[in-house]
Amino acid sequence: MCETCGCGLTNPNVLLHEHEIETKRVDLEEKVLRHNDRLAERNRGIFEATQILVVNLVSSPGAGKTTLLENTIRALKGEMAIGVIEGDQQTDRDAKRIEATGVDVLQINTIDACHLDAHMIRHALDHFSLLELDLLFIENVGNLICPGAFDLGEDFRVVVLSIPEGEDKPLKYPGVFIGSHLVLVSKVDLLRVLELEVNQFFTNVKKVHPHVPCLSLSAKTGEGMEGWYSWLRDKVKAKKKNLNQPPK
Ligand SMILES: Nc1nc2c(ncn2[C@@H]2O[C@H](COP(=O)(O)OP(=O)(O)O)[C@@H](O)[C@H]2O)c(=O)[nH]1
Ligand SMILES: [Mg+2]
Repeated sequence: MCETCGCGLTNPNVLLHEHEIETKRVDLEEKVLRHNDRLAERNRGIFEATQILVVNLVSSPGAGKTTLLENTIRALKGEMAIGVIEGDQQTDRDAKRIEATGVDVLQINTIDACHLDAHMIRHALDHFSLLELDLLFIENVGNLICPGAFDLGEDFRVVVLSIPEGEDKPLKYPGVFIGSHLVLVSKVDLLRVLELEVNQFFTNVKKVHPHVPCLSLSAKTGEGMEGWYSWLRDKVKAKKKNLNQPPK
């Protein structure tokens, strides 16, 4: 349960009427989010000054974020300097997987929180030689709800939606898709086994966020990965020239 974003708030006072509880919850959420937004702006300033492209990967647990990162790093590390911030409730398992690719990585364990926030990212930055980085990935905690509410100061929020999750997830959890700049439909190697069509996923993404670009790929077979690499190359280049559009 998360106490910082309010999603895990239990009844704070049994004597309060329901509408009073709701008011307190909204006040706390607004205060936390306003504070986070200020810190996110500071992070954005750091990323502007250092010209690092920052990509925040968001998905349900198990959608394939770490596998995607492992393959992406192996493909691109010869042409750009990459760093990774890993977010998980517990363990450094993902950090160890990324470390094996040879790039700099820092694991954040959120313990009680179901998302990363801008304050955590600011502290994590102290671990990296920022002037040497071109691209910083943030793998957010696996969760399709709370990470969508927290700006980290990133350039782009990329949602990874995997085929086994089913094509209805954008309709059920629209917030995170509405706030995204790219949607990757992952594990397309499983389409045939599950008797699904990738267009069903695209259609539902477009219903909640009509203009967001979508790519489909499989980190396992390599299908579609070139499109993702090209997207990253273009954005890293644009960041160096200050050409990326402001994200929000
Ligand atoms: N079939 C298939 N499995 C994948 C693919 N990418 C990841 N997986 C598997 O999905 C599981 C979760 O992957 P992981 O990268 O840890 O997901 P994360 O929790 O989002 O970081 C692992 O068993 C991976 O081997 C893919 O493209 N195709
Ligand atoms: Mg992971």
